[in-house]
Amino acid sequence: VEASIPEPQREAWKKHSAQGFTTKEEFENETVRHVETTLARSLFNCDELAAYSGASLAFRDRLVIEWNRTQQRQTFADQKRVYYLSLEFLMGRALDNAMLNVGLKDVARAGLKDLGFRIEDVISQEHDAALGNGGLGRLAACFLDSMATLNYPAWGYGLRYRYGIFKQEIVDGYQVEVPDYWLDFNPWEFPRHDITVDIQFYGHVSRHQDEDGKNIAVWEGGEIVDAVAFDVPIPGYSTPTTNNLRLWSSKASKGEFDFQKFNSGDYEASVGDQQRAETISAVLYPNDNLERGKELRLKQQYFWCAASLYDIVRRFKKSKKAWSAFPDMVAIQLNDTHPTLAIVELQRILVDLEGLDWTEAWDIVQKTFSYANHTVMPEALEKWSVPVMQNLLPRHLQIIYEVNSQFLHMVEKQFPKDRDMLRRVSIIEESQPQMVQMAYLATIGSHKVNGVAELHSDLIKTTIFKDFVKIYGPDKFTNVTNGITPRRWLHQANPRLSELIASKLGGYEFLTDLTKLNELEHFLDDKDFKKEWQEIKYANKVRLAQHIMNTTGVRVNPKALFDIQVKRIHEYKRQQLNILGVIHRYLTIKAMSAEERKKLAPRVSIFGGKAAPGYWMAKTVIHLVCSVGEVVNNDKDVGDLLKVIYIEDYNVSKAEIITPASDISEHISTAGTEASGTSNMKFVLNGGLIIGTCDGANIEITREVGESNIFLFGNLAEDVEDLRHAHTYGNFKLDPDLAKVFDAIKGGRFGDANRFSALCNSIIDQGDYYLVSDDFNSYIKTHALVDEAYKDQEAWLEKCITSVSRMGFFSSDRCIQEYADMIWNVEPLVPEQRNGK
Ligand code: GFP
Ligand code: GFP
Repeated sequence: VEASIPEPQREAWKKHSAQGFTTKEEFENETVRHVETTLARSLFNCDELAAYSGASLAFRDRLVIEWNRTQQRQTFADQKRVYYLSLEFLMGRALDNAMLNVGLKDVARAGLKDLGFRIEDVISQEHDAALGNGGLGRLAACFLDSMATLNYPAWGYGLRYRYGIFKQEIVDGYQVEVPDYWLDFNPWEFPRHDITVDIQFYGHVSRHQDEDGKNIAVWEGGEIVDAVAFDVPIPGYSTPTTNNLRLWSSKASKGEFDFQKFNSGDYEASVGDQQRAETISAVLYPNDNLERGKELRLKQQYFWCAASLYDIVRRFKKSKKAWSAFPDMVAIQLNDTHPTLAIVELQRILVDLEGLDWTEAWDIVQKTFSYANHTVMPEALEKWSVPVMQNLLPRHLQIIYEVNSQFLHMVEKQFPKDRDMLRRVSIIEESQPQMVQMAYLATIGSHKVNGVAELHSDLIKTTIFKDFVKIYGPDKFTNVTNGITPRRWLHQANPRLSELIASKLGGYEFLTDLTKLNELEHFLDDKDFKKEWQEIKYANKVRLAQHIMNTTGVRVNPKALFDIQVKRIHEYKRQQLNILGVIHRYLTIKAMSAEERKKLAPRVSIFGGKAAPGYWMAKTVIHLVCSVGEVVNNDKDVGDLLKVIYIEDYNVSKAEIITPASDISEHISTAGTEASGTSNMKFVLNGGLIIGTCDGANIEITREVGESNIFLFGNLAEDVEDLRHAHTYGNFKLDPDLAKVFDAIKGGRFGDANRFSALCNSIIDQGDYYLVSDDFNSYIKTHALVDEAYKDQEAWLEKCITSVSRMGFFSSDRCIQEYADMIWNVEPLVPEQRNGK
């Protein structure tokens, strides 16, 4: 690797090389310097935001120094790297995470205090980086943390949306979307204007003969947009390894800027082109698990895949290795089908630009890619219309046809008698218009396909990929159960609990080996330990109660049982089941005698999450929750026995306050619909119990913590199809308790009933697709068990501690280890530890 500074001058360079702070003195020095110079402020106008900025820049300096060293080390090591392609990275806040991962939070706390600030106030100035919708994007963020912590040479590639997921406001009980402009001041990204890639769209394909007389495809014409790299350092915990997340931003290409228009005085039109180019990375699409096939979305996908592939291929070519070595140096992981075009793009680069023959190229492609599936719901599976693709990416469509044709020939040979098989597995769906089925393309172009929890990985093999299992054999399909990073979701979100655990286990080793939590079971008889545990839970509930008071004006009793459901709002996740259950509880309380009421544990039902702007039913669910809250919270007769809260604008930093405060949380999807779920893991790790269906990772959580430590209810995945069939053919009977709930709604108890009629009807007379009625009775009964169990606080606490001690399996470190060993075949690159880390 060549260095740009010649040998004789390198000594001077090294002498002045940046070091970053380690002591409190140095931290204060750097912070003040940044406030005074980088921000041009002074002690006369340094508010909390400026203090946040100064402290962040001080930490950023440290990160970027390690980032440089890490990249250098990885370049010299010349070994395989992982590239994680995800359209979403739900990172949340960076400063707290950086402080904890480099081990200097105490230094910063003391330093900020000297300078006149409270660290909590400073941290809370940061705007969440919300480049994702929910579970899928947060999983990507947890994976980045684990890959860095385990010292894997790994890069994330994504899009730098100018607007992340919208901000949610609740106005008169309705969701209102407000754009989230998060880039005002973002010290965590480095623009790299020197790394700009030309991305082509539209145009046409012609055939040319090259010098050797070989027939090659040339993609010509159309338009060019620039992709500019922005780098975000990803610090590992307790290791100097600092990996990179490269996000692409779109910009009009200089060559494209229309000087003709400009010179002829049509300045507006030329700026219009500029804006059109910038639209590509302008917004994150909100996800309602309904594939909508908007051209701009396809543009985003290609833009990001092509820029990333260009970068990966450029890096590989620096090594001057033969193309056949590509899969030994590069593993590309597709997070869902969104990056599937990367498969086609690599084939295009190898065949059209590098001149490899088709078969050799395709072999490299298949060895390089792997694909993780996150849903089996048919309406969520990505498809692109052939005419749209033909117009936008004409050469890619040709390549897809060729891949499909070769694949179908192979299948035909293997199953000559099964003609219908060819129709079923074809990448091109014969509909009007024809559609490209991205999940099939991703499967055919990858060497491994995985689901994200055991049940889900079994389901993909028996449903959407059933035929592909016959074709490729079962080994191509595997399972990697999701995980979460204990750094953010325990250490950062629940510092006191983390500290208590460390005091018992003799240090923080559990943060890098979560199975160590096992040893907590030895302390189940330790009275002081249990008392402190309980105090911490209470303090966390007080903190959430304060947040609720500040944001909604409703006072909740922190001694009540906190029952929480926070996640995207979707019918399959069944927030409607939850709120209908809450209404049932309300009606029950109203009918209770004073004696009976005394025996009931007070409850706070807490909801949070965003509905996709176009998803009317989800928005109605939010409105129902708010309307019920309005009535219940103002019913003096009920008082503390029940409160219903909607927390506005749920995001990562709010999750850090909410998760540690739960007594019970709800993971109640219709069995077979939630691929894994990851908040279930976060809640249990923070000492809360869960009520859930036999779905996704709930099943494995049960296996780990034991059946007596979880509240399971409802129908099983294997029965869902029969139940739906029965509904359709006239065997639907509304649950009688649920019928009473609907009567109350229809009677106007929670305001104008018309506003809820579509929601009620979807259950009563439109087939109840999500089996709300079928599961209602079991749900209500199980909540009664929760009430009973909560009365015995001693036993409840024991369940919580036992569960936490058994959560080791759900670390994203375990998960990344499995990807690395089974799918990527990549080794860590462990750096020498320096002082201070
Ligand atoms: C380039 C350089 C590396 C350097 C990184 C980061 O890497 O030496 O460490 O940039 O600045 F070659 P590639 O992106 O080309 O791999
Ligand atoms: C999706 C699935 C979840 C799964 C995550 C991560 O989440 O079951 O846990 O991906 O694999 F639905 P959402 O993005 O839909 O929340």
